[in-house]
Order: sequence, then structure tokens, then C-alpha cells
Amino acid sequence: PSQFSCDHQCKTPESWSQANSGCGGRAQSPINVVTRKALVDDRLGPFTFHNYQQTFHSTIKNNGHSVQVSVNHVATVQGGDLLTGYKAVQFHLHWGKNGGPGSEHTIDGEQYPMELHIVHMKKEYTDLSAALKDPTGVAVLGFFYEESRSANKKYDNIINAVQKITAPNSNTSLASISLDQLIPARQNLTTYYRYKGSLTTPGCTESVVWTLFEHTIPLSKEQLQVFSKLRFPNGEPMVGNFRPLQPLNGRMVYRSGA
Ligand code: SG4
Ligand code: ZN
Repeated sequence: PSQFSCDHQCKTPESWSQANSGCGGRAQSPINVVTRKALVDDRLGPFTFHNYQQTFHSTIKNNGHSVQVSVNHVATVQGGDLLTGYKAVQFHLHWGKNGGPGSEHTIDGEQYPMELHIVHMKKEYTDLSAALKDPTGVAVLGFFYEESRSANKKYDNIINAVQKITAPNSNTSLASISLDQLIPARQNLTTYYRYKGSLTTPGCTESVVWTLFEHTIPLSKEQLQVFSKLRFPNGEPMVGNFRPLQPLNGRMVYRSGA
């Protein structure tokens, strides 16, 4: 079944597990990271990114749950104790209402206004459904946003495009975008948290190696508020598209040694 096969049977995240047994698993995402309980692990070294600087042409769409951009060229991440290389598939965001709390993960109970997920799969796979059968088949890099006084120019093209896709299932082209324009500079990517979890939407498959970077991405209040203009398929404003926190159930969260 497709990951959103339960759209009709289970309207709220609390009832997802009724139609999607995966969503009732023991290693679900998102979680609250308690930083003083995170185990510092020296194996969590720096990442190597390939082709993150490369610009590509893509489409940005309101897919009914989020804003999503597919990655149309081969960009990979390795290192950071990922064991193998993973290639970027797409990125999407989770946010709150008018710039209010909206991230999926929280750090010591703090919920940020927005969270970026760059979804990757192991290089050997050609589609995500195959990767989702592998307990470490998917690697999601998660980044938090913080409200800043000035606008973040690197997000101008995305923010402009978002204003054109407020209607559900609409899309528009992005002439030139790179993954690097989205994320902090390399030297700010050495501190991060790592744990094993799941997709945060049905079927909530437990095949995700999660990395959450400590360094935040600045966006102005005006830029954050643009996302609240988007609409869900039912006509309601697309706000609060984050899943509630899930229990750790004894899982360990690791912190990079750097
Ligand atoms: C969002 O709804 C994305 O739009 C989905 O992408 C994504 O599903 C889903 O979140 C779960 O991903 O990183 N938050 S998450 O765990 O990437 C997948 C699509 O609908 C499979 C393709
Ligand atoms: Zn996500």
C-alpha cells in the first residue's frame, strides 16, 4: 500500500496505527532529544557531500501534506558513520502556524518554527520502496530553522515559488536550486544527533537513520509566515504538518564527537 493509503481511515496521527500497523512500532519518529542523555560518539565524524553545490532544475509541489522538491541529479552524502553513501531523493518541510512552533523533532523540549528533511536512500537502490525494506535503507538529514531579523536571501527563490503553489496538488518550476543553498556552511555541520527511527508519515516505516544538525538556518518571520498560506486538500490552511513526539522505548541518541 502507498504511504498515504490511510488518508481516509485515519485523519489524525493518533489513529494512524489503526490502519498502518507500522505507525504503532517501537522505533518511531519524531522524538524529543534530551541533550544531556545523548552519548558522545567519536565515530560520528564529518560528512562528505558530493554535488550539493550543483544547481539543478526542479519542480516544487504542494503534495497535500507538505512542500516538496525532488532532486533531479546525483547528490550524495557519506561519512558521519553512515557506513555507505546515500543519494538525495527529495526534500520537504514541516512547519507551524504563522511562524509558531512547527518542527517535528524537539531539542530539550524546544520546538523550532520549521524543520527541513533531505531524504536520501542508499546508493544501491533505484527507488525508495526498495530502500524502505532495508532497516538502514533511508537517511534523512534534518535541519531546524530559527527566526531571524533579516530575510535569508538564499531562500528567495523557494519562498517566491511557495507563494505560487498555495493550492493543493499545484506545482511550479524552480529554475535553479542547489542543496547547499538550503543548509548551513560545512563548518557548521559537525555537531549533530543520530538515532534510528522511522518515516513520520504512514506507513511510518522503521528504516530511517536520522541525523539532526544543531546549527539552525535563519529565516525572517515574513519568510516563515509564507508557508501558512498553503492549503491542505480539505481547504484548511496547511499549518502544523508535524507528527506528535513518539516514545524512545529505550533507544539511544548519539551526539557527534566534534
Ligand atoms: C512528507 O509528507 C513528504 O512529502 C513525503 O514525501 C515523505 O515521505 C514524508 O513526509 C515522510 O518523510 O522525512 N518526514 S519524513 O519521515 O519521503 C517519504 C513523499 O510523499 C517517503 C514522497
Ligand atoms: Zn519530513
